[in-house]
Amino acid sequence: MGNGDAGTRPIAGPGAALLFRNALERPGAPPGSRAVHQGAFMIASALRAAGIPVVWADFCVSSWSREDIRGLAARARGVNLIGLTLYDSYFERAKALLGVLRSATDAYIAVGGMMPTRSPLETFVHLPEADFVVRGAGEEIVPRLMVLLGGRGRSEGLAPDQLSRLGALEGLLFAGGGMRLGAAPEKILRPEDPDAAPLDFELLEAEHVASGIELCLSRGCGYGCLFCTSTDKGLFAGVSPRRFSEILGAYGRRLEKIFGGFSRVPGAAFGIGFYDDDFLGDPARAWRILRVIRKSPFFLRFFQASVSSFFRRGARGLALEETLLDELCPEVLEPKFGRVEKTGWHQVYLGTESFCDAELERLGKAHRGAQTRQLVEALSRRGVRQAHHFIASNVRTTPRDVEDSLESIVSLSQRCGPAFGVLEPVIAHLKSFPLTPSYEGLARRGLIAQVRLRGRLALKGFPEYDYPLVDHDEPVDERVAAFARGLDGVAPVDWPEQLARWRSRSGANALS
Ligand code: B12
Ligand code: SF4
Repeated sequence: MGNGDAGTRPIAGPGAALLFRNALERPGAPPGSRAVHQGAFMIASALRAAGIPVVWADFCVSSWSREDIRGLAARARGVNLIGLTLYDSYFERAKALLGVLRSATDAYIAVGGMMPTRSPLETFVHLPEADFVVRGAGEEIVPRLMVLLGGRGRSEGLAPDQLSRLGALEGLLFAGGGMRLGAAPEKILRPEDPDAAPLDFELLEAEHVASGIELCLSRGCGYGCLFCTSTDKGLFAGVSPRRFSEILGAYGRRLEKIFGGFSRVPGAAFGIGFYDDDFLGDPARAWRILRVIRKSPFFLRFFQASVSSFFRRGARGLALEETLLDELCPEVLEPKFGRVEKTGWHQVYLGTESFCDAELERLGKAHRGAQTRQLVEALSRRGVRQAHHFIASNVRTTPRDVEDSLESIVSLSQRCGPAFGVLEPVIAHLKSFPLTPSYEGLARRGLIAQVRLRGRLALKGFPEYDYPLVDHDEPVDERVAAFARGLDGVAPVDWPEQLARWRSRSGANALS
């Protein structure tokens, strides 16, 4: 158990919160690659800054077992709030897990994250296992909630003054003691000042940092892709380069402490990865952050960004941000100490999504194939290893679109060599989640039955809260559907072979 664990101490004062260290952990992830989920890290940091102990649950929500629960129940004594990040993708497993935790503990249960933020009422109705449904930034609300609960467990109930303080919070729904309460549930909490949010590196141990650290220091982007579930679309905000310097310093001090001296820190631990929606959302800020990394003992392991953010609009149309690209140099990208294993290593994750213009338009992406090609060449010339997100199909993908994308991938691989790569396993099918323009567009076109569901959450007599649990979008065209099925879960993909197979199977009338 790491620092900050309340362990089996009895509840004192503010109680303790149990959070999932990484609810999305890749099943079977080896020690050393056990990154802490950024949302949980931020909430835990804010709790500790408020003097509230944190206990970690260390398993993946989509594959939890009874054994995990047994291990947890002993450690969860003293905990009076369990907080879980909830995604549509694992709703059923999360619901079952919370049901078990509810009967095994006296802790209140709070859910936050993507699904509660986007669909609070549906979450509230279909997840009675949760006492609190929270929208937006958990680091803003969970510490306040803990103070308000004052160490009490669920069986004690809330006193009238606690209920009235609860009602004064924002972005929250509560059910308990036979009552339901909405505290400005129409609001989504956003960090007031990103620089003010604490990040407590004492929460990290060797196994979380041995392969470097994954941070998320900005949210949002300047785009509006039609399938995207982010509630921060068009709302970019991130920590300043000055604050980033402080964060690096704090991380460095923690590394020294964990490994017993600077010279003993493994080279890979100096790697910094950014899972931000769009690390380049503010190019001038990104450039300054890269300058900070250049002058430090750290190196940039990876960042995630939009293709369009590498370009700026000038008098002669779109031009690559050369000064930004120049900063992707060995002094920033290469480890500065020790031997670091680089197999399967990508330095830039790109939201390319498709290599075909008709598809890019359909997905609402801001870039087109011409920009992708220009960018791939510029990055490959600099030896920057890319992983392009590729959504191989959607409901309306045509055979011509498939061929366009396959041809582009093969030709880019041939021209640009190993620096160019498509992220694997490939995303074989788009998922149109409820409330996205993509989902609503399919409903308008009479194509909603193509959105294949794992199930539908429904409450008798209240159809307004029906909620589809989306599995994937099934292409209308049978040849495209077969192509997507063939790609599902495949890694590594042999792209020239995929193209040859597609052409031979499709025959002369494939592109009709
Ligand atoms: C990084 C990431 C991963 C990483 C996680 C690595 C890591 N170290 O954390 C990896 C690669 C492992 C991963 C895997 C998967 N991912 Co992923 N991932 C993301 C990504 C890009 C960022 C998540 C993140 O760190 N956000 C930053 C933090 C700060 O924000 P946050 O999580 O929203 O948390 C804040 C608030 O929401 C809130 N909050 C969060 N939790 C809680 C809890 C409580 C109690 C409260 C009150 C508040 C609260 O407070 C937090 C701090 O402000 C998101 C996209 C996104 N923008 O969220 C997709 C995303 C979460 N992933 C997604 C999916 C589908 C998956 C996979 C299932 C994909 C797959 N088919 O394999 C797998 C899961 C595998 C599994 N075993 O289950 C989807 C979920 C879609 C959905 N609606 O369900 C997303 C949204 C991407 C997308 N749009 O498709 N993923
Ligand atoms: S750029 Fe990324 S985060 Fe922004 S709207 Fe598109 S998919 Fe969503």
